[in-house]
Amino acid sequence: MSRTASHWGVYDVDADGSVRGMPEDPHPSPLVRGLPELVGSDLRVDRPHVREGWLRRRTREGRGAERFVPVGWDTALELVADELTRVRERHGNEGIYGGCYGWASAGRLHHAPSTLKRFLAGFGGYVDKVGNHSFGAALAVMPHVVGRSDIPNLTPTWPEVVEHTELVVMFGGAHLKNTAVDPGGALEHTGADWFARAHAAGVRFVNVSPSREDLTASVDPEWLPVRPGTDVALMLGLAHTLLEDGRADREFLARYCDGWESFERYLHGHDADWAAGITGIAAERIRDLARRMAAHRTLVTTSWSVQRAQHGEQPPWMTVALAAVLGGIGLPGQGFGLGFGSIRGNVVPRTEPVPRPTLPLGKNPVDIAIPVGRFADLLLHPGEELEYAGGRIPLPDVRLVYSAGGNPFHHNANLNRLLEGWRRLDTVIVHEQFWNPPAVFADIVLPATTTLERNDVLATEFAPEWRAMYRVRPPHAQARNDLDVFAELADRLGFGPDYHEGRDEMGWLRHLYDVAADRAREQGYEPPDFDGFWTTGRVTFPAPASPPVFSAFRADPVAHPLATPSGRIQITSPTVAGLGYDDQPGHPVWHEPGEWLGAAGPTALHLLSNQPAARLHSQLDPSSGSRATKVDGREPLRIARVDAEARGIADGDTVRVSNARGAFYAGARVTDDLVPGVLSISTGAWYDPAEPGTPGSPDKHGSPNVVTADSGSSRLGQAPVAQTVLVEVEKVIDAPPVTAFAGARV
Ligand SMILES: Nc1nc2c(c(=O)[nH]1)N[C@H]1C(S)=C(S)[C@@H](COP(=O)(O)OP(=O)(O)OC[C@H]3O[C@@H](n4cnc5c(=O)[nH]c(N)nc54)[C@H](O)[C@@H]3O)O[C@H]1N2
Ligand SMILES: Nc1nc2c(c(=O)[nH]1)N[C@H]1C(S)=C(S)[C@@H](COP(=O)(O)OP(=O)(O)OC[C@H]3O[C@@H](n4cnc5c(=O)[nH]c(N)nc54)[C@H](O)[C@@H]3O)O[C@H]1N2
Ligand SMILES: [Mo]
Repeated sequence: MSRTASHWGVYDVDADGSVRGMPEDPHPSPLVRGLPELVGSDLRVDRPHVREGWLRRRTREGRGAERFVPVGWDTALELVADELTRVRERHGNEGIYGGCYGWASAGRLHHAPSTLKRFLAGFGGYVDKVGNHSFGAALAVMPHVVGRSDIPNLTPTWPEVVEHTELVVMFGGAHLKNTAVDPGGALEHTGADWFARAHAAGVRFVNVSPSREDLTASVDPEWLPVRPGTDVALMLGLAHTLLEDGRADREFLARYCDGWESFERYLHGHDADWAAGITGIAAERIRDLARRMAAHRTLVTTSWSVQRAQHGEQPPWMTVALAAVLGGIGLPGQGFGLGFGSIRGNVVPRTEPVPRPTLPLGKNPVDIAIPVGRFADLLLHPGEELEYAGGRIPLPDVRLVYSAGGNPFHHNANLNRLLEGWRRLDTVIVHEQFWNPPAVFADIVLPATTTLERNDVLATEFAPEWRAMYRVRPPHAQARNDLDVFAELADRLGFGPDYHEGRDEMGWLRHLYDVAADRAREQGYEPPDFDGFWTTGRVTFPAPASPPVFSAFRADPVAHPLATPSGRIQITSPTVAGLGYDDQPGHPVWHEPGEWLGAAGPTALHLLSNQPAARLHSQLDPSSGSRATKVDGREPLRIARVDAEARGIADGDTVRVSNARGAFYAGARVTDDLVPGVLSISTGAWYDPAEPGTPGSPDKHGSPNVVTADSGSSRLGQAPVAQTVLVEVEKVIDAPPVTAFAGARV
């Protein structure tokens, strides 16, 4: 029973701590070594802790800077129960924010945000979140365009590409590292093999990105070095060329689309020459690409990063419009994809959904959800309203944040503004495994177990399989399962039986399994009983492969209409136009971003922040694999050679990146693979302010979110805009040393 699982793979941990990837995984991720390495380290939270000022005098000042006092579990749970009760009495359940965002760990029972939400729902409710950091803008707009919000499922799959596609044009590329993970668990790592098969089949790839590295060299891709934030302009130039050449698929547009005419009028002003001036790509290259796209079976994909930007609703919408002009939507391996390769699961063969064992969240009696990209506004502007998707959300007076399984100092942008709001809170309670930024910036820290210390069941959204995750070691020190902590708190607060229903860990696993297995049996599957599952450790469902996305619609748009007002693809959406937002005319449009190279001062650069190769967001940052990537202990910042030379920066130098919102230090990596004017840093270095008590203090470690904006993609989506940011960069020689991994401040 040595088998466990993570978002980055299923693996075995032996008694001596050595790690093996699953034998059936062709290329296990090196990330599997991270957690076994850290699980017994000094960075673990070993027992409950309370910030000294909060414990003695309930102060707000000192959060993030003060030392912590270790307390017993009994004291800690009493403090938590009393404080929740106080806030509920004084401010109502609207005073509690529980919309905790975060990837937490794999495993359906011990999924930390689920255990938290179930608890707070039972306590009378909490302010929740809406949308996500991954593809929030696409999530807001796609229902209006194609009638669907299941963004990951809208992408043609690898087998279709290998068999049917001739040309894949990838806006934002499809970096292999991103396919190492899946929310819930990457079962196998086959991305490199699929690229190889496609290459062998003669499929050509175009990487439209500011970074050459966004598409693996193994497929010999063509690189179109585009300026960040200008993909819509490029797509307009491509569509215009198709129109100009008489290569637009008029039949497709007439039969399957609605609202083409007003968009066509808009398109007339936006030809390849115009696009060249904005994107930095020569008009002839744009025209040449458009002609090749028309001449071949083409798939257009746009990575999620491209829409994590101001007016981020436009790139996915324009992607659909461009694919519609080409006319391939609904044919295998053609049309469009959003996030092809942004994670593993959505591009391997998809199947019809199979029920999954998951912990029920219960019903939240509070009916307020704040867009994830606007979290700081919730803290800073109580009593005001936020415009969102045609409505207005009242911002309640939140006094307490309860968080488990997420890192607000990773996922939120504009950290100095977040901290301004954070300081207004009466109380912050977190469950954490490690002394990382969420723990350091809390008032009460309760030590949580890791996947290695509990039994669980893996069931991902994308693969019809369940896997047993066995406990491979006892809990570290006094760490407890999130579920057990909430069960005891619920007991103390008088709703224990509603929360735990009298079940312990194995009781819950058996129950969740039985419920899901019964539903699977109704669908005709034959899963074994729980004991059979727990003995073999896996159930595989022979689910039928899904047909190509939109293929039924293509075959008969009347019998299989889309869930849009016209039943067809809305090139123009009357609903979006009807919102009356001046920046949303109802069809895809190019907007000049507030921050981009086209409107930058002479020394400003565009900062991109991508997903880290050596960790998952901030998880595993202290592991040797992640540390090995750092430059003098700081996160590497890629900078184009010309930009480095102009500033006297050499490879390996420490640099300071700054704008009006904040500053961070990083280690320079000089490269020839970036568009000049662009910087790139991975997210996830543990936020490490030089003077944690001082507002605006620079981060020593390399967190891009000190300089990113939290303004919201638009009033339609209010989604995160991490990619829309200009900065200055300079060489420094006296940067303060990194202390992110110093551990408990007790
Ligand atoms: N600048 C910039 N910012 C970004 C992005 C970007 O592209 N650029 N990307 C955004 C995206 S797409 C995302 S999804 C977010 C990700 O942001 P998050 O999901 O918040 O990041 P993680 O580091 O995965 O945070 C998970 C936290 O949960 C803790 N944890 C893990 N397992 C457990 C558990 O079992 N119990 C408890 N109690 N805690 C646990 C970990 O220690 C960690 O602190 O970041 C966003 N932020
Ligand atoms: N190893 C690993 N894999 C991960 C994660 C992780 O933490 N670690 N996180 C996972 C998560 S939560 C998510 S949501 C996905 C995210 O998947 P994505 O959002 O697709 O991934 P990113 O790495 O953020 O960005 C991909 C590339 O987009 C390019 N890019 C940025 N802005 C622009 C632009 O304006 N135009 C163009 N054309 N390109 C641009 C950047 O060069 C960047 O390298 O990744 C997942 N995969
Ligand atoms: Mo994400």
